[in-house]
Amino acid sequence: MSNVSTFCRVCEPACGLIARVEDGEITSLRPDRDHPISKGFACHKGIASLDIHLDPDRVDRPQRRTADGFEDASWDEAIGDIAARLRRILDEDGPEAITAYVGNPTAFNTFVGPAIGSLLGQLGIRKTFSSGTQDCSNKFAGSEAVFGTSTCHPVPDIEHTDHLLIFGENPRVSHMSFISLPDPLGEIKRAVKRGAVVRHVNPRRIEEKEAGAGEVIQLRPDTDVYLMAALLDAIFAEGLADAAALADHGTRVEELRAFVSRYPAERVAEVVGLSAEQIRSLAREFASADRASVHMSTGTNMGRQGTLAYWLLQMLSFVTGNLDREGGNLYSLGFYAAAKAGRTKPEKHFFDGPHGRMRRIRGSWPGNLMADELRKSEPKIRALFVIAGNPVLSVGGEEALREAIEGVELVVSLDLYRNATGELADWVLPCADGLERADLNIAGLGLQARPYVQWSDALVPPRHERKEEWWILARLEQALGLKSVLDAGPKPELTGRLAHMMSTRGIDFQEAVATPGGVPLEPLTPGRFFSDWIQTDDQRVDCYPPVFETEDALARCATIFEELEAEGPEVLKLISLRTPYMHNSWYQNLEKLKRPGRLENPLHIHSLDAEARGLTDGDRVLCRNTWGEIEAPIHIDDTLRPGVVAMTHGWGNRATPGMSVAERHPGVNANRLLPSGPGSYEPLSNQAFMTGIPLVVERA
Ligand SMILES: Nc1nc2c(c(=O)[nH]1)N[C@H]1C(S)=C(S)[C@@H](COP(=O)(O)OP(=O)(O)OC[C@H]3O[C@@H](n4cnc5c(=O)[nH]c(N)nc54)[C@H](O)[C@@H]3O)O[C@H]1N2
Ligand SMILES: Nc1nc2c(c(=O)[nH]1)N[C@H]1C(S)=C(S)[C@@H](COP(=O)(O)OP(=O)(O)OC[C@H]3O[C@@H](n4cnc5c(=O)[nH]c(N)nc54)[C@H](O)[C@@H]3O)O[C@H]1N2
Ligand code: SF4
Ligand SMILES: [Mo]
Repeated sequence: MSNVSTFCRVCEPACGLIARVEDGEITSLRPDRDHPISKGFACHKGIASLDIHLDPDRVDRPQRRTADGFEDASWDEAIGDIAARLRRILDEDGPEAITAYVGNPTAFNTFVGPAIGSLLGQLGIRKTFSSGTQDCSNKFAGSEAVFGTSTCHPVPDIEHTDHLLIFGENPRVSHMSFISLPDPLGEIKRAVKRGAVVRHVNPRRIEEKEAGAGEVIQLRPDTDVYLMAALLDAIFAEGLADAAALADHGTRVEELRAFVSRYPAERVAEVVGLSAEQIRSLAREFASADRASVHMSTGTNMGRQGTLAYWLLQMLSFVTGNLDREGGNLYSLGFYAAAKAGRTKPEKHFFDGPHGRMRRIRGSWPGNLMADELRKSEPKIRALFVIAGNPVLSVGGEEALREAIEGVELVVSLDLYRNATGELADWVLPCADGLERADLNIAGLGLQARPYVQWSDALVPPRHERKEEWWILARLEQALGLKSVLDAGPKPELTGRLAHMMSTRGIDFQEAVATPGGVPLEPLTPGRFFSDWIQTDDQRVDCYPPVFETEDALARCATIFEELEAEGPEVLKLISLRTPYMHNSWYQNLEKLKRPGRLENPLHIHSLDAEARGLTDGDRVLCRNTWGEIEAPIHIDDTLRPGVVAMTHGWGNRATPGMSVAERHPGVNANRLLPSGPGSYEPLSNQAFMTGIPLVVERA
């Protein structure tokens, strides 16, 4: 028996865990109290990784579709059949007939990214999709425009800040995104305790039950960009801008100032749903704090103007002199200077395509065009790889996507489960889970509040016939006659890239491997942002990136404002609602997380909105809009701002027999109500519109 140190591979904090391994089996997982960074914090999802590891519904062998379901097959059969069919498609229609959708868990899997890049690159596949355009692609686009690199995301220095302003995030439930920090709520509470002001800008009073976690300012959904503009306008107008910071490090400051002056507090008040005085006092308080920091997350990303919001978020930090200041926002260096690696210019990525002006964002086309592309592209897409993703439930517009995927000749899903998307596949290939593979905590690179690097060996070999994704893709490469890491033998050395990255910072990879709990690195330090991390040609912060004008984003901003102004208060707006019992669409199949009250995903609605429709708790309603219709029970929830309704995504496993627990408690897919297709994503970033979606609710 032994206790082995590892870390969680489910979300960004990568919490330290201790596994007990007996006779080649993991018998328990617990938080690592001695971990230098997570110090005993882990959530129950991390601990429940063990239940996912042992779930009898896991896919354990390659599964091939038959006339009436799926049957097990050997790896040789799977690889042979897939390669032969791919070869035929390539010969007949070329690489444009092949595409891939890459899902979120690949971010927590060090070796899958290079393997996908190798296969797709060698095949010449240029059109791919990913969960990134349903999650955070606006941040890459915003960082490109303002800092000249897609990978520069200064994190709030929560430990030292006097004022923390957070837009669209849910720290207790989701453990924050684009800042890796175990126990973020504890961190926030400690800041409040030492006197920092913490404000959450959110349509929902999150953390309501948590004393000392900050105060919520309830704005109307999809209006963050106007609130931010009004805050900046007030800061400039009241002389609270840091003139020295702007003069030393900014370009096009006057243009920024002119832009935000179009959205003064009095003008935006009604649209954002706050009083002008409230907005001005927030601006004053933020700009006058000694050290103020900002952050935003998916609630703001998923609006119609996530890139502009991310721009103005950086401006709130920069204009007040809080960028690269202790207690402000700091670039997290970690084990490799990722900010340099992401250097690029926004203009490079736009082109005139089949849907008008288009761009790729870190390789991805808009997820919301996937159904259209699968159905209508020229040449017709005949093969689709889905790697650690579940687009049928995670992307907007389930019906169109189902139909489109069903029309693809060869669909291959690499997953832990035969999920709702895998159910439509020709082959489901069983993958190793996080406990069954060696890994580095690479997802946090550039985003860690307390940088450290940790390696974990696989705790146990993959059960049954499960394989790591890199192996599956490398076998396919061999079968296709391409170069493959497996050419070097069955156990290739894959860590050279990591060792090289670390060596650029003088970190010894072997030492990292040998240190249980990981090696703490230089803490967040101000002073090098403008000399070393920013990547614009003039090394200045671009306060008014030209791409926003050339790609019409500022004109759209004005139009959307007018639309919002014209909209009556009776329009309900749908937002998302993560819970601790789900992780997007996975964790749906764990019996132990299915307790009374968590067996379905009701529509949360404010009591005033329910009363206005003659509804009481538990009543069934029909929710409909231009894009779809679903039926669900309601749950009265006065933490919502009146006029806002919320529903958890990832449910809707009505036809997913490969996940028996999930199928028994299917719930409904909220994403049937999301827009999809052309016009349903932000052109600057491909980010899908997923919050503030107009909805009509009536008794079913
Ligand atoms: N309405 C609404 N929709 C949303 C969101 C929202 O807030 N509201 N959130 C969006 C966000 S932020 C995201 S990131 C996307 C997620 O979108 P996706 O990534 O498409 O979906 P997930 O539900 O995360 O599915 C991940 C799949 O990966 C599998 N998996 C887990 N670990 C591994 C592994 O190690 N290897 C392999 N091969 N497979 C693995 C799981 O079994 C699961 O089937 O959803 C988006 N969809
Ligand atoms: N338990 C659990 N943890 C998770 C996940 C999960 O599914 N379950 N998913 C993981 C993933 S992939 C991600 S990306 C992260 C996401 O982490 P978060 O970004 O924190 O995601 P959410 O919990 O959806 O929080 C978004 C918040 O934005 C608010 N909001 C909605 N619309 C708006 C708006 O227009 N403006 C503003 N200001 N706020 C708005 C919502 O009320 C909600 O509180 O969580 C990760 N952690
Ligand atoms: S917070 Fe995320 S990384 Fe930490 S234990 Fe939970 S799921 Fe794992
Ligand atoms: Mo995400």
